[in-house]
Amino acid sequence: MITAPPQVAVIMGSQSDWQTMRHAVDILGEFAVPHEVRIVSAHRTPHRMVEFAEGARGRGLKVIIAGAGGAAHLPGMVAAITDLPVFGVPVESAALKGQDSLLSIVQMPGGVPVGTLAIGKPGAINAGLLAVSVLSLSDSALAAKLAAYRRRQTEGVALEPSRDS
Ligand code: RP5
Repeated sequence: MITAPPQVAVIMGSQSDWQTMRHAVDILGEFAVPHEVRIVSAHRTPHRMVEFAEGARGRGLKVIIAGAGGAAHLPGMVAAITDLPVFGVPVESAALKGQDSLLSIVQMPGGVPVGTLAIGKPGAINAGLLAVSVLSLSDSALAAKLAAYRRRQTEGVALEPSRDS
């Protein structure tokens, strides 16, 4: 079986981030975007992180989604090494509910961008959708799928709330 080379990488600092980051992976699967999923920790596997980021563009990756919690340095450090688009997902931490993750990711110095998403599941979903959106700029079939997804979403919103729930 020939599998397409990954266009998007979803990386996360720890196994414990999976329950959040799987929502980004689900979106990529739904849109049939070739992707890879890796644990890459800025603190526990710094050499793996450098190797990953240095090789990302050369391996044909186009977008990187990086999730981390607490002292969430992974997205910023990856963005420091590669100039591919990096979307950062702040994972909700036990101690500070992800406020620490959010602030660690969002406050990048000018010149080294990380597109920072919301804390937790909505952020992971939207990181997946943003990756799809970036790829759709040069893929009209993907653009049509994304438009259909958004249309279905709009059509799924009732005009009036149900009084039963
Ligand atoms: C970060 O530390 C990870 O991204 C994770 O969100 C957090 C806690 O990691 P574990 O102690 O659960 O492995 O590096």
